[in-house]
Amino acid sequence: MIAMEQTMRWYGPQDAVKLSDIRQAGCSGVVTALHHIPVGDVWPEDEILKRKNLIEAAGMTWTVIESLPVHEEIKKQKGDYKKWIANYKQSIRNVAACGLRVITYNFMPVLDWLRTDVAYTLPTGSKALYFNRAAFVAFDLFLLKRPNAHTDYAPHEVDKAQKFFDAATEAERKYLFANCLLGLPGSDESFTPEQVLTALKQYADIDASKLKQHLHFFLQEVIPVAEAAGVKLAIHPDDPPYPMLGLPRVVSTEADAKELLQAAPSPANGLCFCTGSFGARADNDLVGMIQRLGDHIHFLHLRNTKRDAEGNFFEADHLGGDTDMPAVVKEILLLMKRRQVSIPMRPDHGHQMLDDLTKKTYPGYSAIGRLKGLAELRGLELGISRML
Ligand code: DNO
Repeated sequence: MIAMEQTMRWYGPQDAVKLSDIRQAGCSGVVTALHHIPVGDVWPEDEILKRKNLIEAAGMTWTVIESLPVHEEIKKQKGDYKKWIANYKQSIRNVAACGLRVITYNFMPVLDWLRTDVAYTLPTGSKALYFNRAAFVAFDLFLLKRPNAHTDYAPHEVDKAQKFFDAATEAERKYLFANCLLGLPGSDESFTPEQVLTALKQYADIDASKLKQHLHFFLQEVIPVAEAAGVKLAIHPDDPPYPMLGLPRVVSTEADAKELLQAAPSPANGLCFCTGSFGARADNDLVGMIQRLGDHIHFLHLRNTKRDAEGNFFEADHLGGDTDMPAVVKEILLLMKRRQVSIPMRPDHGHQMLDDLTKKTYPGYSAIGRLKGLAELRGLELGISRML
């Protein structure tokens, strides 16, 4: 059986998790980006090669770029969006010239992922990423004070959020505000509610169908360039997979994925199949999606979430949670056999545990928690492959 290529994300030389840690975890590949290059600017070949050489000197390969970010003006089709698209094309050509083959990106307006607590203590004492719906609604209504936000929520949700907010201390409110904005580019800075509201307001006239048109336009521009260069693009789904803060989100379901693939038909137009993001919705049939969309899956994020009826979820153990990971891994093995390719995977997120708890790492990206997830997934894959 063909096995998945095991990789881990690395945030670059300043990451507390070192390349040697990733190598010791058993990875042959690294997933990273040139985080120091401003969003929209062309990635120069020499910078790409410098990073590639660092990874190769540590005995691994730079398997996937995550992310080559899409400038906000491309999502809004405003301002200099044509220039940003031209730059994106040039970056694709440059990464191809350096021998890289897969690029992950997303098309979420303003914010990338969103959690209300990045250090939620589990019964074991490990810490996990957590999305608490009442806390999120409280953030929206009482901290951000988004105009008309209450119309997005049922009265019982507003009540719950009010109770949550009333019971929170000043420090807890500050913590909530900061956590909710960690997925904003430049999240090391602190944002004021006004700054966030200004960014949201720019999407006032962009609904889901318009955002889809902008995504499709972008794909029709860049996919031919990627195809010619021998690069595959892999879009990351929305996280969480539904509209938030009045912003549309258009990569949340199987139907969304099919639409964007059809908008620019090409093997280069593909998906980063994130079981955590798609899996945070009960109506996404992950195994069926792998069967139906498998030809376009170029990268895998394997993680698991545990949902409840109120819309809360936390990041569970990789083999725990609501996603039937053995069924997913089996389907991936069958897919790779059919396509005769190894698809790169990374254990997405991980709990903070043991020595992770005293280190400052990127939320979700501690070394030991991900090592545990990877080891479990690797064992699962080998066990299943022996039975197929
Ligand atoms: C979160 C990540 C995302 C992902 C981007 C891809 O942990 O999975 O931030 O990298 O959405 O562009």
